[in-house]
Amino acid sequence: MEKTLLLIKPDGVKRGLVGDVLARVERKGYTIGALAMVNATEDLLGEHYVEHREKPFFPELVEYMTAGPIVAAIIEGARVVEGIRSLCGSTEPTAAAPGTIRGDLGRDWGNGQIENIVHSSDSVESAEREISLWF
Ligand code: IDP
Ligand code: MG
Repeated sequence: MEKTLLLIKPDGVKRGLVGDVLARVERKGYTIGALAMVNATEDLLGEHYVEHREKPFFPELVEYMTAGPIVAAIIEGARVVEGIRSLCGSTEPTAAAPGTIRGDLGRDWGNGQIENIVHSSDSVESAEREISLWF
């Protein structure tokens, strides 16, 4: 069975959106295979965001992702990687389509960060790699 990693980022946890996000995943019909609350370290984030590690925004991203606990979930189902990416919506919450998690629940807070509530794996290979980091 295909698996993906879904993270509810610190802004989502702080704003009390864990239930809403997980309810959307369940209503869509996918299975929650594992759940954990994790405080990310810079080392973990460097591995997780390996493609962004050298980018200028990486220090801000670390600050954002270490601002509080993260809820990590393994979600299971046929074509779940694609399905959860679609449920999350595009990266910038202002532009993300209504109906998606980022489009419905996120906004720009004017602090220069892209606070977008969730992360989801972008391919089956990324999902396998990311799941092994967080679980
Ligand atoms: P994704 O989460 O939709 O896959 P990516 O481009 O892979 O988006 O970026 C990973 C995360 O890094 C984003 O979700 C966002 O939190 C953050 N991010 C991306 N681009 C920027 C930026 O230009 N400034 C600040 N943070 C960014
Ligand atoms: Mg990405």
